[in-house]
Amino acid sequence: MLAMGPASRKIPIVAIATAPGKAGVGIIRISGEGLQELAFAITNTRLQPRKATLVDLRNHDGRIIDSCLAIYFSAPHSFTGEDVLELQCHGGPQLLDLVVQRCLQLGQQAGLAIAEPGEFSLRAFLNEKIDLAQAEAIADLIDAQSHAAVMGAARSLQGAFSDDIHRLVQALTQLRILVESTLDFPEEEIEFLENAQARQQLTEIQEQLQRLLGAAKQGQILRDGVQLVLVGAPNVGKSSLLNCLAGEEVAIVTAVAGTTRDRVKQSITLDGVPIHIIDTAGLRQTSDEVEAIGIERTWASIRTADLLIYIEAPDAQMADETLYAEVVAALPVGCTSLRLVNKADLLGAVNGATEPETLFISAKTGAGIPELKNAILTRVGWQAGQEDVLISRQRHIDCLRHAEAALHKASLYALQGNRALELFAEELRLAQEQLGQITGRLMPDDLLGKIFSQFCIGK
Ligand SMILES: Nc1nc2c(ncn2[C@@H]2O[C@H](COP(=O)(O)OP(=O)(O)O)[C@@H](O)[C@H]2O)c(=O)[nH]1
Ligand SMILES: [Mg+2]
Repeated sequence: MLAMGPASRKIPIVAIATAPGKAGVGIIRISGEGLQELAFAITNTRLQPRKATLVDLRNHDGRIIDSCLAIYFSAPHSFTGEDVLELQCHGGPQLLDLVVQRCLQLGQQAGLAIAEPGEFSLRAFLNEKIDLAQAEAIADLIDAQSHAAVMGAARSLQGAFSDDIHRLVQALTQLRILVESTLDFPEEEIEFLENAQARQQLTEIQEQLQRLLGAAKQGQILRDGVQLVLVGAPNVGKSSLLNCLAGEEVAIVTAVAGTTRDRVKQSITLDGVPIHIIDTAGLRQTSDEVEAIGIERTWASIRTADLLIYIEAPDAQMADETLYAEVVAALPVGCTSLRLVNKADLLGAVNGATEPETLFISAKTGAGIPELKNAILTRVGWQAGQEDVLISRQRHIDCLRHAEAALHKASLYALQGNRALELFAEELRLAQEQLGQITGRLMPDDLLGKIFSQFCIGK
């Protein structure tokens, strides 16, 4: 894990910033304090800041390794806030490795070392070029699984999410100043909460937090997607439905019950939301050893689902109610389920009138599939057609929920009037601390190290 705190490394670092593999261009970045001499040694050129210059990179024996574009960024006007040298070489893995080795050789005295994962972003954060939510947005921008996720991450990186948090923190600070100053002058406490409209202010902050929490939940769905597990008795058409949703033949479909013996996974996107579909072995009693292991895995998948689709067929042989109840009982907390009847083409008219809760579809003809896609998004809480989503993570939602709980407690203390003023103030402080953790200024070092070390090298 990354070394953190005041003892955080001051040495220059180097890494290949582009993806491994062959490409037209491959970029190497060096960041550190006072890099002028090292940059000169590497490029044999006095580089002007922010000006692309064609230079020759030479091996220890003077032979040219590559001609590349070199750009020098002087501190603090760089991504990390330190001096940065960027070398845009040709994109061959062996070539880039050779250049890095040569840089390490020339930078030995300066202590140049290979960067740890996320270390460039960590330095940008420590030098206050970006806050923690923005650093996370960079990782999310790179990992985005859909165009909508890219747009959401870009907005967070521009600081839209951080701005919302700041506004909330500011409102909380105002209220805290009021309360704390009253605590300092106890004789004036009387009627404080009424006079200062403290309760009113608190209610407004709570409403603002609710809106942010709602938006963050949307952002998390967009970032992490949904684990969707298809479950049911054998032969009801689970694999057919997977193929139908995926638009290709990912799973084997036959009329033989027990065809799917292991989980088949496929990711799709619906309205920009990544849906990770798992097709499972049909649930039934079996003496087949391999199928039994498959069925065990089905139960394991059920226990990790965000959304479970329970499929039945009009021609099903099994007593479905008992099986359905068993499946529902195994669902994890927070997982929702959707029950549907497949092979509706065998029923004649596709119509769910008799059971309004049940969707009727046909994986064979495609009937009911658009409705099913909408139902999937609705069930997981996705509000379609949003343009202003901000990407966010479970960590942010946890902080917002803790802040929400503290504000709720504060509202209860507020009802007790001035007797509970100190407790009221303390809950406001706790709420503010939680919000501060989202942008990272009040973050314990070990947690920071954990967050940044999940980034990849060169980021
Ligand atoms: N008529 C009809 N047959 C279907 C439909 N979906 C699947 N089937 C058939 O049902 C059988 C079992 O399908 P499969 O997808 O392998 O079911 P699984 O065991 O639940 O994965 C195959 O013969 C499919 O062609 C459907 O919507 N209508
Ligand atoms: Mg199957």
